[in-house]
Amino acid sequence: MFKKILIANRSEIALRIIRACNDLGISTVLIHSQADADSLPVNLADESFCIGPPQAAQSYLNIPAIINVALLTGAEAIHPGYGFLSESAHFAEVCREHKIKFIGPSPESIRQMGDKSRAKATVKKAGVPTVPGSDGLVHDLKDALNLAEQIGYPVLIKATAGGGGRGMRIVKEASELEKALASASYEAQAAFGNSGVYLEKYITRMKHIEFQIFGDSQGNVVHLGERDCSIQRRHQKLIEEAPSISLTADLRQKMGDAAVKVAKAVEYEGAGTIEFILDLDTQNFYFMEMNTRIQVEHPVTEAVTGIDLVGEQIKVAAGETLSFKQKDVKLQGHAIEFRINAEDAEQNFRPSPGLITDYISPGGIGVRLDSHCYTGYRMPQYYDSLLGKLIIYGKDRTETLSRARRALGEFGIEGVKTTIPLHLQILDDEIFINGNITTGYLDNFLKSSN
Ligand code: MV4
Repeated sequence: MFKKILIANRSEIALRIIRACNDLGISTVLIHSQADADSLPVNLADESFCIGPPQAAQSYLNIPAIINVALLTGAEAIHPGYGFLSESAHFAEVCREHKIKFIGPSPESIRQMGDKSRAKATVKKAGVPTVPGSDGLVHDLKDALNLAEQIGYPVLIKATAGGGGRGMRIVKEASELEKALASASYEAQAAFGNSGVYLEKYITRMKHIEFQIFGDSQGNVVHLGERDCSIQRRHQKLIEEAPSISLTADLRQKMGDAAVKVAKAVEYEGAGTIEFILDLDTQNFYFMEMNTRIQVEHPVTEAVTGIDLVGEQIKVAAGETLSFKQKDVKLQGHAIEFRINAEDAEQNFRPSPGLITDYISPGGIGVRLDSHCYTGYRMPQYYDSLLGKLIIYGKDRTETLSRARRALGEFGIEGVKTTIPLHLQILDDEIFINGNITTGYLDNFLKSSN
């Protein structure tokens, strides 16, 4: 096992990784920016090094500085968390060159899944359903028009370097296609330096269902059930739950098998997530994309499986065989994660950084709070506004919802605006309570509550 791990991240996920390391008796090195000098993970890590100014490009994305700290401290592995360098094939390669273990998949796996249209082709070849659409990139307007006619409008144009909604255009009729292709392509070039776009049938009434998978260096791959992440706004998830109330045991098995197939097709090692579209009008499911990192919402899976996903990432990276087989994975109870953001939901979710003058955390049975905040902590303006994650667990969805109202009610944060009031409103909404949620839910809820 590793003796020392470097954590190349910040905030609640840095803290989450420190905790996993401490549980395993591994010492921790944390790099940080000037803006995070007084953060909780910096205080709790065994060693910490300020490597640059607040701007991520000069600190959390500063590969030479991070590698230098790893070499100077003798860290044998680097955990990248999520965001920042977590899905950089280049960073994984630099780690490999320096004989430092990147805690995650190989650069080859990251590359294969990072290009979304290439990933789709790989997955299709492995026999997993994909949304009807172009084979590879769209090069020619005439071909695109013919294809769209064939599969039927509306269609969706997506950036191959994208994910998370940038460079996406919904096209309702043929007359809009040319302009939409040009603007999606332009936006993709500006955002990712890659103008490639592909085309798919647009599924209008859908759920975002993702499967947690895990692979080890011996080629074992297991899935740990699904998360329903349909409650999002502008591609930012707000609430996630496990299991999804929309899956029967049969559908769960089919989608789980498909997720394992996808992972095996790229010889995947470590924790990963296979995103699916579940078409509510047909009950068909389609592969959407794969995320080659630990995700923000991993704790809901930990709650219903009892498996420490970050601990497992570390063990698998050290060469150990997965500690569980598919038959050992049993989903029990119901978990929901509420993202507590320092944002003003009433002002179009404007970020609300600044000093947290009071911080009273909820607790008790079935309540887990993953947060790097405390009274007197200043939320910096340079990074995302995630203040913490409240993960509620109960024997069933009803108990979990009731417990969530109780815990969110206990949560007291002063000094910055948060998404807590919005969560409490959603918990009173009939549509949410009944679970009839599609990816359009949150926008509709926000419109109707104004
Ligand atoms: C889709 C889709 C419907 N049909 N693909 C959203 C982010 C990225 N992961 C892919 N996304 C979607 N892909 C097909 N073929 C619906 C979404 C989607 C969405 C699309 C437009 C506006 C808001 C959305 C919210 C969630 C998901």
